[in-house]
Amino acid sequence: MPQLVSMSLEGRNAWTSTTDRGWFIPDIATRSDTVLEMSRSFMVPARSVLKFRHLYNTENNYDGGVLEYSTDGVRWEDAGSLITEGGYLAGINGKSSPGLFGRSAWGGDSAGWHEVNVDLSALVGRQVQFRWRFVSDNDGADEGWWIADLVLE
Ligand SMILES: [Ca+2]
Ligand SMILES: [Ca+2]
Repeated sequence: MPQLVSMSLEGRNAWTSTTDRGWFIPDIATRSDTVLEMSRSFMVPARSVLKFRHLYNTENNYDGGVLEYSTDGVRWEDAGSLITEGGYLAGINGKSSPGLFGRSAWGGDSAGWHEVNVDLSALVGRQVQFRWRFVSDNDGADEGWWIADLVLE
C-alpha cells in the first residue's frame, strides 16, 4: 500500500501520524479542507476490499469527512457508493463548510471505533489512489477524526 501524505486544499489544518491510534486530524474552528492522500496509485487486484477503522467526533452538519478516489490523480470521485460496511451517516450542510457542501459524509459522533469496508471490484485492474478528506467551517470545534488499520484484503 502506498504511503499516506497530508495535504491542505484550504486553510491551516493537517493530518498527523500517531504511534498508537493511527492518523488524526483535529476539528478546528476555522475553515479548512485537508486530505490524507496516497502518495502514488496502486493497481487494484481482483476481489479486493479496502478496509480501515475510524473514530470521529465532529461538529455535526458542519464538519466531517469523506473518502475519495482517483484513477488519474487529477479528478477525484466520492467513494461512498463503493462502501459496503460503515458508510456515511451524516452530511455537510453548513454553507461556510468548504469543499463538501451538500454531500453525505461521516460527521457527528461515531461513539467509538467502527470498521469501513470499500468494495473495489468496480476498479479491478485500474491504477487508483484514495484520500481521506476532512473539512471544517469557521465556527465550532470538536475532537476530530482518527483513521487506523488500513489494509487491502
Ligand atoms: Ca460532536
Ligand atoms: Ca465547525
